[in-house]
Amino acid sequence: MFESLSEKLEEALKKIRGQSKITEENVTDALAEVRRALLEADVNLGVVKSFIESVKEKSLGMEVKGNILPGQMMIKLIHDELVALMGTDKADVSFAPQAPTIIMVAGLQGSGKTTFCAKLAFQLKKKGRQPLLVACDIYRPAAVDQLKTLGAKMTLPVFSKDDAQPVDIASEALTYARKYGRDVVIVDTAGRLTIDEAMMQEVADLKSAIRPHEVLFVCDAMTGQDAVNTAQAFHERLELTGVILTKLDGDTRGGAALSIRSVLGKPIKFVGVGENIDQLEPFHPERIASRILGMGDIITLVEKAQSQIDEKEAARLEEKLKKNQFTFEDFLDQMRMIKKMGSLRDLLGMLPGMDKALRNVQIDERAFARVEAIVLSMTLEERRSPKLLNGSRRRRIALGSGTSIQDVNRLIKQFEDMQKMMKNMSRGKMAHLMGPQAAARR
Ligand SMILES: Nc1nc2c(ncn2[C@@H]2O[C@H](COP(=O)(O)OP(=O)(O)O)[C@@H](O)[C@H]2O)c(=O)[nH]1
Ligand SMILES: [Mg+2]
Repeated sequence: MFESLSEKLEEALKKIRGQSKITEENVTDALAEVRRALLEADVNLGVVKSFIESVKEKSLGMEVKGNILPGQMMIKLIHDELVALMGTDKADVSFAPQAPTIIMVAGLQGSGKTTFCAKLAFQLKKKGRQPLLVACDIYRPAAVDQLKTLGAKMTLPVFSKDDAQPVDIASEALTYARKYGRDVVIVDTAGRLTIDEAMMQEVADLKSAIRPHEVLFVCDAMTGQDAVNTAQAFHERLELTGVILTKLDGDTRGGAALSIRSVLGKPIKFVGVGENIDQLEPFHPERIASRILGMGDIITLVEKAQSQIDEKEAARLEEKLKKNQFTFEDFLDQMRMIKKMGSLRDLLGMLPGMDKALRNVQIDERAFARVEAIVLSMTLEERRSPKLLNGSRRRRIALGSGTSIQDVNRLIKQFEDMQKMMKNMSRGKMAHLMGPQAAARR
């Protein structure tokens, strides 16, 4: 899979991988080729545009440390952006607090819905759950038989009913599940070859009737960005909770895999990698990105070097904290380190419990620049001994940094709070703040 995209990207990055200097010119050249490769792989145009912009911006501001070549860093950067594109959160089925969990599966005909329903049931059964499959594709008798055959193979019950409408079948299935203690109900639905109103209305009605906890869209990975348009149409009607990419074992160009998450804003939860019932895998964006880029060696190399740098830095700062010597200089260093590692949102998202809280919060990345300006307007002496910062010094700093005295006061207050907070933090948590690589090494 992704073979042709992979080859083209490798070609595009060959030129840059050994470069000892990253200039606007060679970045632009390499990225033009990356752009072409993504478009040929049928990645959504908007997605390609923002991807290229983001890589460009980050690569030009890139700080290279250790014995890593800028070209190698750039490849790592592209890898990380590919991962971000496909989603960094862990995606699994979310179970209802009270059984049964209801999962509705929708998508076009032939996308792999029925197969996915069976694969999911099989996986859940292995984990000790008691799934019930429900056959709501009533238009093709063969579809019901297909699900029954699959169910029989796994010795799992399949609920079906002749001469009944999907809404009634599903409602009765729920009653059945409650009565017989089936804790997950997986509802297979009918799909057409293309989007049509009757089908959409039917799945929408079904959804209102059974109120599923998960509405999963099954998407054939071979269909490129067409799949994205279809997914959007389904999302408008059904409010999807996740996406399943099927046929990733086939000759997929990559378009759907790379576009769908960022267009829909919904996670890819599983991938189908074969026709057999056990060929369903959780979606691992890093694995897919590494496969697409095919430069695992470089990525590991850069990661290793980065984690060494971060660890050293973390240890140094910690020592200072212990001795109560954490100053504005360190604060600035740390901020730069954080900035280099990615966006503030990503960073905060790594702190336990923060991820959920932040989902709907807008973070002002420009605040970083303001803080930097204020610290830079301090004299070295002031940065080292924040106690010196009396009223007149604060006024001077505000003027010098183009901020207000309130901004300066606020930052100093934050700095003091942070000093206090960090003193209370354990070594492990400190590593967490310093970045995922540092944390993972512990
Ligand atoms: N190679 C491969 N084939 C798949 C996968 N998932 C489904 N299929 C095949 O795709 C075809 C359509 O699948 P089906 O589940 O009937 O699609 P539905 O119409 O959406 O219910 C069948 O021949 C499946 O065996 C997959 O992950 N890999
Ligand atoms: Mg089917």
